[in-house]
Formats: sequence, C-alpha cells, structure tokens
Amino acid sequence: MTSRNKCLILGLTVFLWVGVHAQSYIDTCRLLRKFNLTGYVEAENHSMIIGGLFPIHTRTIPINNSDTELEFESAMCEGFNFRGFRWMKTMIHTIKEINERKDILPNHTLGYQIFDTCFSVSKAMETAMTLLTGQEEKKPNYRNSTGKYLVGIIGSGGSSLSVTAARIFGLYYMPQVGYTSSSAILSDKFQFPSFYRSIPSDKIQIEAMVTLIIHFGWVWVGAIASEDDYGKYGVKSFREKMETANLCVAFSETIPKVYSNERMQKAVKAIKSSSAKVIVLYTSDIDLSPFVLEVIHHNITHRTWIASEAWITSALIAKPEYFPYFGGTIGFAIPRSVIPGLKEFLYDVHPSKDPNDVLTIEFWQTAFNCTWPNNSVPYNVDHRVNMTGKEDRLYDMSDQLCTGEEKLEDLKNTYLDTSQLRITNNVRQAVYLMAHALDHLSNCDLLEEQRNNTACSHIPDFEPKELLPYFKKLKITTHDGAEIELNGNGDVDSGYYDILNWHMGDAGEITFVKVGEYIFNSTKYELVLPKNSSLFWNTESSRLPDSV
Ligand code: TCR
Repeated sequence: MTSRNKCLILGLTVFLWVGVHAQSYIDTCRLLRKFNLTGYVEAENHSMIIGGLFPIHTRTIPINNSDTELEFESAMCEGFNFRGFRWMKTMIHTIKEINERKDILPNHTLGYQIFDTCFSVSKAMETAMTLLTGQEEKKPNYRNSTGKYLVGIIGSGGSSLSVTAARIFGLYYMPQVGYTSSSAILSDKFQFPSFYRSIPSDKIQIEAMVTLIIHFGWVWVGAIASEDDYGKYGVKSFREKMETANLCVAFSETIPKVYSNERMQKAVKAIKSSSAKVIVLYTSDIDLSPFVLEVIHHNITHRTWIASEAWITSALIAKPEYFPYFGGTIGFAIPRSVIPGLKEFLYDVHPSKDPNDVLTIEFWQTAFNCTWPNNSVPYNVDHRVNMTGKEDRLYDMSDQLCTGEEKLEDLKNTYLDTSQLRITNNVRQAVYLMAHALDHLSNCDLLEEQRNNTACSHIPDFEPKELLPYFKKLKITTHDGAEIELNGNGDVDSGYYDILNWHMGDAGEITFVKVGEYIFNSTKYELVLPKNSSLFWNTESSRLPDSV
C-alpha cells in the first residue's frame, strides 16, 4: 500500500473519531510521521502516570514541503508561551506536593508524562494518541511508553484542543480533567463521557455578561469571537441569551485563526461602521493579539470592550501602550489564588541542570535573548505573520551567547509573575481532582447509590473507566479553603468570577481593579457591583458609555 493510501485510510478512521474537529487531511497524515514531540516525563519509582497536555508553544510552523516529505516528521512549533510553561510547571509542582502528602494516596506515588500541544488541534490529537498507545502500539494498552499505567490526563488547554483529545480519550473512557477548556459543549456527556474540568462552563460566564449588560442599561452590543470552539460556542450562546433578554447584537464577527487580511478587515469594518460602542470580545489572548494591532492601526478608540476571562489579565494584551484603545475594559476573571511554594519552584529552573531539557533551554534563550552554547533545541524562532500578511520574524536566535549567570530576578516575565494565579490555580485543582478520585478508588470510597453495581478496583492494575465513578459528585477543599464539587456533567457549578476593570496605574502600567463579583451556584446567581466601585470608562466624557 502506498503511504498516500495509508494516510487516507488512517485519515478516514481518525476523521470519524474526531468528526468535524479534524482540521484537515494533512493533520491526520501527521499521525503517521515520526513523532516530534517535546515535554517532560517522570515515571521511575511510580506505579501510575498522569498525562498532561499544555500549550508551551503558540503555533505549529506551517509546512510548505512537497507531499513526499510530509511522511517524515510532524510539525515543529514556535512562539514560546511563558504562561503555558508556568501551567506545566504547576502540574509538576502539584504532583510533587501530593506525593509528599500522607493523606492522599498514602501508599502510592504519581508520575507524569507531559507533552506540548503547541496550541494546535493537530498536536493535541497526536499527543493524545501518543499517550494512549505508547507510540508503538496501534491500540491502547493503558500502559504508556514509560511502561507504567496511564490513569488519566490533565488538559489539553483551550476548548478546541480538549474537544479533539476528549473524542479520542472518550473512546477508551480515559478520565481527562481540563483546567482551561470552558466551552459549554464539553458538558455533553454523550459526546465527552470521560471529560471533567476545574473551570466553570462558559454557560455561566455568558449569563454573567448579559447580566452585566442589563445592569449598565446597554441594549445594542457588538460581538467578536475567536475562530474556535471557545469563541464560536461562546458567541452563539451570547446571541441566544441576548435575544431572550430582548437585547440586540449589533454585529457578530470572527477573528481568523490563520492570518487573513481580508477577514480581519471585515471585522474591523463591522466595528467602525456600527454605532455600537460596547463590544464583547470572546477569544483567547493568543488569537486576540493580531486583532489588537488592527484596532490600533485603525485608531479605533472610545469603545468599551467586555472581556472574556481568557484575556482579561493577559500580559499579551494589557500593555500600557494599548491603554488608549483598551483602557476601561471590563470583564470576568477566575478567582485569584496564592499557591504556597510555587514561586520558589518556578525560580528553580536553569538550563545547565539537564542538557536534554530543550524546553528549559528555549525558555532561557527566549527570556534572556541569548543562545545557550552547544544546545540541541530543535527550534527557537518565532516568525509570526504580521499585519500585512507577510512573515514577521519576532524572534530569532541571538548572536549573544548565554553565560548561565543571567538572573531570573532581573526578568519581568509572565512565567515568573505569580501575582495573578488564576488558570494556574485551575491546573493545580485539576491535578487534585484526579488525585482525590484515585484516592477514593484506592479506598473503594463509592457513593451510596453506586455500591450495588460497582466493584472495587485496585491500584495500579485497573482500567481507566473504573476511575469514572469516583469523579461523580467529587468534592474537594482547596488549600485556600474553597470547595470544588463536580456536578453530573463533570462541571463545577458553584463559585464566583471577579469582575475586573482596566485602570491606569501610577507608573503608567495597566492595573486590573476588582469592581465586583458574579456569584453563582446551581440554583441562583448574583451580580455584585457595589455603587461605590471606581469604574474607569474609555469615553470622551469618562462617563458610563451609551451602547449606541
Ligand atoms: N477557556 C478558553 C481558553 C482560555 C485561556 C484562558 C487561555 C480560557 N482562559 C486564560 C489562556 C489564558 C478559558 C477555551 O478555549 O476554552
């Protein structure tokens, strides 16, 4: 059989698996290529492994090669993502902490195998397959490439990536706990039978947005979404909720995933030609940044942006030079937390510790703009397409050699900024949910109603699906006293969002001022916006904007 036919057959099979979420024929072909994945593994001396999927890069590098070359390697990645690197480190930190505790899984320790998804659907699929099959096998044997039992997955980042991975993991009922995949579609247990999450569903955030809009008396609001499961489902339910509340959506546009000047201009035109002055932006920060440049280029000011939680505190967007355009942004954020010991753990990173740790070397090179001598980093470039659609080298290997004496303390870097631990705390809670489920399994701690029809399982030789009953109504208390409880759909449905408003700080930086909260549980919700909260509005009069 020719490799092209093989590709087609595998492609068709995988296409059936991942349905509409398979990006293209090329993506499925990548599964046949030699794996070219980066990540971390620690398996020795542990009986069980938890898989982890994190966006440590922001893009795969588009392949222009001829068809024959396509067989050899999977895509390489670029655009080092300091935030994703911090999330990944937090998973390792949490696992280490759990292994030291005597009250959770006292007789067992957890190992991990973590991969970079490069913020791309194709890599999410590839890494999911790699975790399940241990690379060599055609079907899962629940022992991954480390020879250890794979008992669950943390990840895989954004909703589109989790949807893709969950369709594969769901086939084998492999438990997966998402830390930042918030799309409402993932609550559907028919489609995603083994997906759970530590982040609330966007269903709640959408309700919160419409409640906020009603609160301020706005009636005519524009909407812009990213072109993925997060943005598309987000704006879809936003439109529905607005309609139910008898409010109007002035326009609804998407930001293209792959730069298209034409489509970008369409979105810009919609904003410029509409009388709507309040606009919801439902997108992750990575997808939003090219759009922000357009807004600035077209000098679009005096708009009030309603931020979704994915970009409200993002260092990529909250830059002082963007304040004239985005000052006054208001939106929702996952509650902040302080994680004991994390800061020290994050600082404990140095490329000289392990010459094979290519991600740390790349981190160092990117952070200090130097080149680590004799390194084997497979890639360390960042040629993002710029506003004119041309390639724009944002980062290239520096001529300056790193000395190893560079000081992390001197860096002002997202990776080390522990002042806004929000999704980072969700990563921690996702690992804890998994560990507590395993702990309950080890004690056969079943709910009353499950006792008659569920057998007790034994660590480590149980099948992944035997862990699922222990996620039902799973309830844990976090280090800062919060309670997290999963409902029947694997969602958390009580908690709160902070409502943040962008102000200018004394040193000209953007500050995220908490102006209220949106408190919710399964039966009711409440928008708390005290009258005396100091709100900053980006209007000529600095007063509350009219929506038209
Ligand atoms: N859910 C988004 C991704 C996302 C995110 C974030 C990315 C959320 N919050 C914060 C970076 C930083 C919320 C999704 O795709 O589901």
